[in-house]
Amino acid sequence: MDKKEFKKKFKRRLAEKFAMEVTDASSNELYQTLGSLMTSAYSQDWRETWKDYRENNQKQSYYFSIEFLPGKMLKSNLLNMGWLELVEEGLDELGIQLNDLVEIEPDMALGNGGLGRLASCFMDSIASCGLPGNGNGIRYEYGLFKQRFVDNYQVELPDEWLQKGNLWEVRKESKAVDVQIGGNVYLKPDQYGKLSPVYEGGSKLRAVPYDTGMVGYQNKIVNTMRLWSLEIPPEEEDRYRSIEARRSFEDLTSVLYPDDSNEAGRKMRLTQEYFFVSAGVQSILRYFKSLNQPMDEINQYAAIHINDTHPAMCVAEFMRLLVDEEQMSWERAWDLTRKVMSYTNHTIMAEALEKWSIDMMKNVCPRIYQIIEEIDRRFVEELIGVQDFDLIQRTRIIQDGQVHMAHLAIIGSHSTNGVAKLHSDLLKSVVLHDFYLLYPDRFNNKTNGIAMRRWVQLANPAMSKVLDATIGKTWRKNSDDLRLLLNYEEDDQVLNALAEAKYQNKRSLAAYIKSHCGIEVSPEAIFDVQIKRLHAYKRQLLNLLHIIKLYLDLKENPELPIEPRVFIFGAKAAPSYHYAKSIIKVINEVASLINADETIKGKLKLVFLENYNVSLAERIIPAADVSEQISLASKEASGTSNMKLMLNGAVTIATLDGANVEIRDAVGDDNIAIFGLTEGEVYQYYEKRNYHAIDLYERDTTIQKVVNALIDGTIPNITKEGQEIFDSLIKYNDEFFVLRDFEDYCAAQMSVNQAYQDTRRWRQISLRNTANAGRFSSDRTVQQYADDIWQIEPLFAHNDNRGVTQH
Ligand code: 7GP
Repeated sequence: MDKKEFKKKFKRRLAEKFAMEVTDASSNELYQTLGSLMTSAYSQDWRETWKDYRENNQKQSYYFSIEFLPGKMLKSNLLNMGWLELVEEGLDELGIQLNDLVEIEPDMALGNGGLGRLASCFMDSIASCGLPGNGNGIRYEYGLFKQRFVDNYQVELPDEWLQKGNLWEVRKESKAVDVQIGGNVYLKPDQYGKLSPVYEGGSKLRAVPYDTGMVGYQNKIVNTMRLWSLEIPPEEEDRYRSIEARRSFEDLTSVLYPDDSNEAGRKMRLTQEYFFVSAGVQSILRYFKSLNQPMDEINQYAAIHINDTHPAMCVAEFMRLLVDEEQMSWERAWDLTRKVMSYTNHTIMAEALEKWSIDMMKNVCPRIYQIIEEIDRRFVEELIGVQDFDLIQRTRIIQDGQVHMAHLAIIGSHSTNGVAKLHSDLLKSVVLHDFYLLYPDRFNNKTNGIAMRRWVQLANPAMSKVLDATIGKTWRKNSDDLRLLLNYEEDDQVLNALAEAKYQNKRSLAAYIKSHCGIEVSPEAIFDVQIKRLHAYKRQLLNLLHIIKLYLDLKENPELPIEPRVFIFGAKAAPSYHYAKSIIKVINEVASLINADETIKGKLKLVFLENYNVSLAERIIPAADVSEQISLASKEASGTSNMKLMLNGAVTIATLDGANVEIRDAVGDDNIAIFGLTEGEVYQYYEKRNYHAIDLYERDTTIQKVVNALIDGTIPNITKEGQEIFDSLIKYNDEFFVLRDFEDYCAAQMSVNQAYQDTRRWRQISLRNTANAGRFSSDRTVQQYADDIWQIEPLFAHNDNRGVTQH
């Protein structure tokens, strides 16, 4: 399609859809029109992709995830369709700004953070690499809450993302399935003595899929992200006549992660998990059966991926369907289940390794519980006398009245991976060590990656243009070609052009900050960014303490020779995470204090941007000079904002945690500021129990001064929160070694300050970060999953008669 044709089609579609002309239409109507042109254009490829998979008996992977965080889809679909420039120019000629339409689209925020964003980067990469893979999740009525600050406190407002409809989804009523919840199940022998389950009571939930096309990058492949929505099956209508009953039914999938501090919330969450697991696995099986292939070969057609423990019940549900519905023997079913399933662990934080009480599970999905019990029984039976008794007790699925979901996922699959080298090593040596002893071959690493298309091409057009002009355009398809940039590290013209692009991005972020927070910041200052969920282990507090130190130093000596800095935070705290919300409050109060203080002459600014989400990340990241990756070593499984920021030329201040280690390897010690305890040192402290934060506090006058500022009135309005944080450090012995790493962190900050003063050197460091980011493409990551875990192949390996070209 050319521009002229686009304009014609656009005007025609607007007339058909709204009976309007461009000049009469609102941005929303224009957005709807463009979206409908796009979906009808890629639907053809979507259908053909699906048909090709079917006709080729293509093995497909299914990525089960309780979170997906795609952000906005308009521009990324335009880019992947190859329409971006043409549409941007065409609309411009019609007097429409594409960016105005982009603003209309709500962020699709069906996730919290890293886990969900990774899932969406994978969806983009799987399609872009031409791989047959799909997503499977929940269509929550509300996205992650909208964050507002009121009196500097976080307040959560509902995110009604579906209010104006969702352009990209297609409701597939014909593909609905029913999910059995609750009731009693007992086993009854049939005439041959085989036991079959008999269900009593309980209810049925109807799961209706809403499919969204995952458009590959200019390759005619369109995969599917299938999100399940909850409806009342007609035969159950009576049960939900009262308003109350109906409401509690609808609540089931209305929010992401219902509050799990109470029984009702926990039950809701377990129901959600079983709901999308059962619906997804049933639909995979139904599709497979339509292919008329022997059931024994299903592992050659489907790979089911368990993204963290939330979908771990896939193991038991798959067993249930094979054994109960397909009458397969337990042994055959178990063999197939393990071949089909694989599992990724995303955190070593103990509280996130899910466990469910037996009673709760019996209550929500009794048959699944029976099957898990049987898996557990056989697991123990097989190992008894072969393995150490204690090891069996520690690894079995059911212990102490609870079902351990990670154990189920590992025992019931053929692959368990971590998300960065260090994390995968820790899984083997510490967190899942017992399982590593049992199944050494199942463990592997898949370092995370990011969708380069979104995080450079879309987020940073200014830098993309410089890249095109310098190294050609091949990096857009093959991110390893970013390395070509290394040939220009002595080329002042290129260094300046990259710096100019950065400056432009900083200017537009400064304008955003001005209009959203009323704070004036200078694009000449260092933009120092920490963006991620608010969590104690990520140590936003460490960053804050350093800011307080700088502030106190400047108050003492306003002439202090430091480069002006703007510290930028973006973070949401889980609504029930009290401590994290106190940190937000204190950061905001420090910001109010610093930003209003003219005696420090604008050398320091602190901005906490409200409502951090994918779209905001796209604004912040291209404008960052410094990237804060300062979690306590061993705690951050990987991190992915670290990758996005380096890719966009930010210099990282980092602990040797998660993927930071691999970033250091990629750029070399001279192009990153490493500080802090190593993971080995942290574990030493655990072992010897010899960390005493109070000693540091008493010995070190700088620490004293800074920490005291939390409680001595230096910072107004934080009587409660300041004390709470002070206590976490001093009274409760600083769980995440903030004070232990403080001095080293300040030194790293100082070295960054100095490096920035040498402009040319700074620009070179920045260039080297971009140039070495190629390996962190999620195209690389999903290709590794495809080869090593899922054993799926691109469509074109069989069939290129649709002109599908190799990525
Ligand atoms: C996150 C990890 O914290 C982060 O380090 C990693 O980069 C990301 O997953 C993707 O692998 N984990 C979560 O977001 C999470 O919710 C617990 O994990 C369920």
